[in-house]
Amino acid sequence: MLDETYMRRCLELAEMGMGNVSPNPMVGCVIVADGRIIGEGFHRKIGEAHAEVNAVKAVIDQYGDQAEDLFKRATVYVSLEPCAHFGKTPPCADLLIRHRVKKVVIGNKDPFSEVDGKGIEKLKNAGISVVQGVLEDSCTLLNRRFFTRVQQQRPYFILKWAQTANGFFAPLKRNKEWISSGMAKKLTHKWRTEEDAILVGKGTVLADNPQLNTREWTGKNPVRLVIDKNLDIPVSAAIFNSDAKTVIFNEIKTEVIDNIHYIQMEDMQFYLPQKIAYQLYLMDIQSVIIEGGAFMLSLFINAGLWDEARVFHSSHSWMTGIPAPEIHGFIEEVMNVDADRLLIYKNIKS
Ligand code: AOF
Ligand code: ZN
Repeated sequence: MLDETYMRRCLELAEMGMGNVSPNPMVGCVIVADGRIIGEGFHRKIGEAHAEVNAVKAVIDQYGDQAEDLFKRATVYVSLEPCAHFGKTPPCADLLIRHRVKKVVIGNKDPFSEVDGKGIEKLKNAGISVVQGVLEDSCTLLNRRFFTRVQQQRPYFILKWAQTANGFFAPLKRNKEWISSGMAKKLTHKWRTEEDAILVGKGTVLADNPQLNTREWTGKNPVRLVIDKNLDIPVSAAIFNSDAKTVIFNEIKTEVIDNIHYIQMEDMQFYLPQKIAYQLYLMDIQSVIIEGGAFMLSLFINAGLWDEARVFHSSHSWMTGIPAPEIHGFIEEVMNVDADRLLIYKNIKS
């Protein structure tokens, strides 16, 4: 019971790193002694201190000379197994051993090959008691992007689109005509701030000239990814503005011009989603929101390369249009967003 309460606090802290730690996981840490929290920390930014380091520092900052004494009676709660390797920072398991903490309670085991149980082993070998799997499902859910990347060598894919009541695909730009307020758009921009990248096909850029930024929400702009095999998109397109980095996957050239990265690929008509997925893995992109068009979304659906789909259903019908992608998945949530219904699907096979 208490373990779960403290782990829930770890998750709250971990979440504060959202948008700043990719491709690392979000991690929170709480240190408890004598029945109270004596220090908290979370992984704030990629390349910077891990959660445990910040929590240990918080204890030392507050308790000074008494800190080492407190550690000996302390239980450390951490949402992910303490690391065992020298990465951008030294191993957290060593840190906890050095301060001789009594017990460590963990949410998830870290599947990253450099850790993968080695942190737990180090702690146990040092005589520290270790409890695993507290609120494991919630911890897994929070770091679903990280786990997908590490375990499947691909980013976590979120699909997003809007469709009419009679099943036609509707890009966001045209939402103005049929979504009564801008709430769906605001939500979409919030979602964009939460992912590393946003992907669209050439057709969407040519038809809508979207900016693919987050102007209606506070937060970072995702990297813009565009599939443009023959480089048909004109340089005047809004996706080339300076808001964010833009990556153009194409068959013509590899070149970097300021914020625009051209990446050449071979035979893009074959296994495109698989090739893009692996390329993004190599680029350290942990999550992607795919927003169009219907063809691009269907390509990823048919390849089974999707994890979540967020689909706005309008109450309005259109006379005609492009059919919306067909999706089969587990409907996890249904909610109203102004006059629209938002359905969240999960791919149970991914
Ligand atoms: C922890 N606590 O707060 C985090 C961990 O390159 P580095 O040094 O930042 O190491 C990154 C790896 O460390 C990452 O892939 C994951 O396995 C683990 N992240 N571990 O003990 C933390 N963020
Ligand atoms: Zn660490």
